[in-house]
Amino acid sequence: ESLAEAAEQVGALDGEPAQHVALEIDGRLRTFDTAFLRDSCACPLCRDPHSKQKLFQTSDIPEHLEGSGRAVVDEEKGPMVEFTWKNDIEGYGPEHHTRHSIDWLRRALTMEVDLRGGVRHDERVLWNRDRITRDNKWVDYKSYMTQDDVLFDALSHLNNYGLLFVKNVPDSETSVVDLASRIGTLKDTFYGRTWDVRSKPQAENIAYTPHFLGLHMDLLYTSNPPHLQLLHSLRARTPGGASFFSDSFHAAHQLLRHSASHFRALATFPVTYHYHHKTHHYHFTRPVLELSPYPKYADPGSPAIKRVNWSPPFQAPFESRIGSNSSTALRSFIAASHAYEKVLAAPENLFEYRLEEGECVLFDNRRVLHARRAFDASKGERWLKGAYVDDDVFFSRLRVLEEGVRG
Ligand code: AKG
Repeated sequence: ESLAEAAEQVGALDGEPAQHVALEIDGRLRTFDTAFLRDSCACPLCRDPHSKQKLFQTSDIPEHLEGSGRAVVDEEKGPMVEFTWKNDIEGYGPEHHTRHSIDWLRRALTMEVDLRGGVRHDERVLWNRDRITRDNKWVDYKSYMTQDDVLFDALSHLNNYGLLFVKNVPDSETSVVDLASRIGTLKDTFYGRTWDVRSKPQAENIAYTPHFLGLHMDLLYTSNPPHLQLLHSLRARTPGGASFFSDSFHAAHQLLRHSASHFRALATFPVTYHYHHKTHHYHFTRPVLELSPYPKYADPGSPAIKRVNWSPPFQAPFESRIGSNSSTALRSFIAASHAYEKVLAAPENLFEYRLEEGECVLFDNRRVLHARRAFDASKGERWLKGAYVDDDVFFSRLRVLEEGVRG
């Protein structure tokens, strides 16, 4: 591309050095703080080329840093903006410049602060039954296991919708390990690296009974609950036992539209979860709605929900002060949780599907609630094999796949 074409994509360049620069990108004027552009410099003097780790500190940047940009064309990277610094970090000479591609500049102002790279939460699709019925995705086991572009597509869908189904999964106890390992290291918990969901007498967990199991998330009684959950159906030889799912983010948005005070109650009231059985005693307290610690930087118009925590079967008694008669918080919480449950479990928000043998569901355990209809254990076998994958592992894989697929 010629310099003129590059300059056409980025206007308002070649100004006097200043603390802010205004760049016109794709016809829109964007203002950047030059300290932000300087801090992101990826030249070999600023970032070690092998480890990509920073060779200066943000605290080294002079408070009154000024810079200006001009359009250049990099032989490999195409059109870029090169910034020259008037009063650069000590030790960097006048020959030091910072180059950012137009694509980087375009993305820099739209990505979420905490998840740069290929992972964009602004592409999240909130769903009700109609939407997920229309958009639901199935992927073939073999393609998922062997083709990176199929895997990227599948995991992007999983990231955007929180739900994905795999078919033609081999009838083997290790298939769920293979499916999870394609993403990365499995999360080991006291349930084991993989675990079996089948009905048994004197079960330590309601999941291991034939009873109805309401909408919930797993392991909220731990400090870092698993991000992904996989459930592979090995045996489905008894009627009933259908799975159903609900998008807790969609429901939280609906709740906010309906009642800001309910939303606030769920975002502030502490709910304790526990698991206490024989040699295990886990205990953790968190609000139902966790809001972003950086609301100012969130997408405009979004309530900036970072996480939802909802797992009624695993709730512990509330913190002791909550029970005192001077506290009205518990009553507000009960009213808010009633309203939230109503939205979560509304038939128009539920996606129900009975897993057949050879099928596996993958879902975002921090967003999509899962549940199971009761079944009759006397009529035949029902057996799911489960595994978990942590958020860091999943997002890392997604970013690396994105780099490979999109370049
Ligand atoms: C769990 O193990 O957390 C479950 O919810 C089991 C789901 C099922 O039996 O379908």
